[in-house]
Amino acid sequence: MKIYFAGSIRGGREDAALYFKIIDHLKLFGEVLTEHVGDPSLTSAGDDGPSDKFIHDRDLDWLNASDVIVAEVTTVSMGVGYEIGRAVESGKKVLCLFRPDSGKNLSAMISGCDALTLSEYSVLEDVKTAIDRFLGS
Ligand code: 6IA
Repeated sequence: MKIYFAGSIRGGREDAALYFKIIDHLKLFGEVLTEHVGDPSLTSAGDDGPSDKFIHDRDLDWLNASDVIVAEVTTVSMGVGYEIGRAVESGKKVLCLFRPDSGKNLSAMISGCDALTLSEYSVLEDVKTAIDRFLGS
């Protein structure tokens, strides 16, 4: 199974260590095409490609090639929202993970979308359970 993990980069890297752990769990189910999203050395000011067009086109190719999308949506990110929208439009299975006790507000465009699965969590164990249920079904 090819899995596309989406998590904030320029939107802020405060949950980067959590992304790393989520990706580690996702790897039990298949190939994670976007492992760099959990790379702690990737900062919101960093770079991992020759240009933004390169990053956009490469990531969309990976998104289109993936079987499922798992997105951590607690840290607000324009790029993650865009990826979720593109994935929903192409009929992909999408799991969004949100931590309400972060104090952040989740966009109605995610919580109000029937075409995706939203799972709220507070600790990593809850995330693992949600992923197991989503990918195991
Ligand atoms: O708007 P954001 O940067 O927070 O969007 C993050 C999402 O877009 C992630 O789920 C990634 O799949 C994708 N994305 C955005 N920027 C990059 C990137 N480097 N490399 C790979 N994927 C990306 C951009 C350089 C950056 C470190 C400033």
